[in-house]
Amino acid sequence: MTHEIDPGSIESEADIPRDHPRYQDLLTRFRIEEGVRSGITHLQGMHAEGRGSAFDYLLGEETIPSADDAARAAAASLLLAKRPVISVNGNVAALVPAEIGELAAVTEAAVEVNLFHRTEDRIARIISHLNDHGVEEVLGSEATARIPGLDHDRGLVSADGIYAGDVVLIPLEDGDRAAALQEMGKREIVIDLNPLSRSQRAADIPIVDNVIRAIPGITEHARELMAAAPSELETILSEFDSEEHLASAEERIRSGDLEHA
Ligand code: PTJ
Repeated sequence: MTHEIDPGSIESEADIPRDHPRYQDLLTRFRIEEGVRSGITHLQGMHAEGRGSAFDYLLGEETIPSADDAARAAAASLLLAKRPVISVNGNVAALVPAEIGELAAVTEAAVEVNLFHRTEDRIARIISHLNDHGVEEVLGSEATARIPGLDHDRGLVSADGIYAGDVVLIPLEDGDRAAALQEMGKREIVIDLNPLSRSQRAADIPIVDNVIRAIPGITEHARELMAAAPSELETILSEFDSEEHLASAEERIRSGDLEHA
């Protein structure tokens, strides 16, 4: 069959042929467009998506082995945490709403909407979108605390969520906020397809992978590790080498095996 498809003509996810070689990219584009149409995703989210898509193309749209190790370390870290928190922005909400709920349930993490381009309207829409996808309790509508060192809007967080969290999962986070959260002593798990981003460089556990694969990947590891002893989880964490993961992701992107493209 021919794989020619006009992404602009897709009206529902069912229109995307599952055997299309760029299936994940078409699905992601469609969800982001839908997110923008429904007021969940910021227009800037489309640029972010385009950038991520280029990196993912070079990764062959697959989870590289060291990213899977990172996802396992992330699962161990969330399970060990006293107050794990998952931060959700407009892109994450559009791409993986139900998957965020599953991960939160398995790791007993709080879910907080935290936006770079903050508006009360978009926060309310994202909370209701997450509720529709089975995430019952979502923080973020009340900004009751502030991350020190950040300007007004970007520093606003929930006192019971990100502010109090010891381990925070921050997919697609900006570098300044990642640095400020680290200053507060939090352990940071970052998901970003750019291995050179400042947030990835600052992360305790960087995961260079598409959020649509990484979130279910962490959940799968967390399910497997749920009954593990804390000492086993600590060992998984201490054996994970973030520098090595970032280097192998960069190498994979630069050498670009396009077999799957
Ligand atoms: O909803 P808001 O207001 O919080 O805004 C969210 C965005 C993402 C628009 C905002 O944080 C932003 O402008 O981000 P940047 O600076 O464009 O960075 C986005 C990063 O995410 C880039 O490094 C991309 O490579 C990466 N990225 C994009 N899509 C994905 C991704 N990483 C993993 N999975 C993706 N699907």
